[in-house]
Amino acid sequence: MLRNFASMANRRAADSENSRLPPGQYAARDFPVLHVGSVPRFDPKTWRLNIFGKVRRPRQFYWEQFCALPSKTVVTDIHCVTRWTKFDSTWEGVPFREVMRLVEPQPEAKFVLTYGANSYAANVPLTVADDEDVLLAYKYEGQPLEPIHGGPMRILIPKRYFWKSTKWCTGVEFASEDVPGFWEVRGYHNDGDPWQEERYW
Ligand SMILES: Nc1nc2c(c(=O)[nH]1)N[C@H]1C(S)=C(S)[C@@H](COP(=O)(O)O)O[C@H]1N2
Ligand SMILES: [Mo]
Repeated sequence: MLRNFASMANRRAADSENSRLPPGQYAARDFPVLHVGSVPRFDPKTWRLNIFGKVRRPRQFYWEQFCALPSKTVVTDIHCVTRWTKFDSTWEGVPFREVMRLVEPQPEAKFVLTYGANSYAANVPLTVADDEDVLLAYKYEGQPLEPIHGGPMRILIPKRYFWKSTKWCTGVEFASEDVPGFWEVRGYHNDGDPWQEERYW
């Protein structure tokens, strides 16, 4: 009897994970590391974050100023185009919507381009970035984000494949035109929605 309950509970857990798995993905238990180039050194004295483009109030933040901004915690699944999905990862950072409140995008701002180390860039429509679960993330599982995962700060856009989540982010541009990023010009899909399986084109 007890064993039956245990296996039913296991199966229910497995079913709920399966329904959270986008097409063609598998559940990874570890947290793979993927990037081009080498991990940049972080110096809190020289680190800057620039928010610019089609905004009324462009802003530049020093590390301490950035850390003083309102933050929130997001628990979410992340999906990599190389087919691993990680369930229930916990992130903390500045909500993208807080950034929008600070810089006041102009009406012609329709896209968001994020810039990271080694000339990395990724693009999303503003309607995708303007979501409650999009963060400028600096903590992972309650700890400062590790350099290999994009620390001190990376973008988190859970509803797109993980390549849209720029590591070591130091620039966020609001743009009137779409500009394909590092992987988008190399054949990855421009939108990258895991539920539509928009991997490559
Ligand atoms: N700056 C930068 N950000 C990046 C990348 C990169 O090469 N450079 N790779 C992207 C890709 S393809 C993936 S899958 C994720 C991997 O993040 P992780 O190493 O924390 O798993 O980071 C994304 N962000
Ligand atoms: Mo990736």
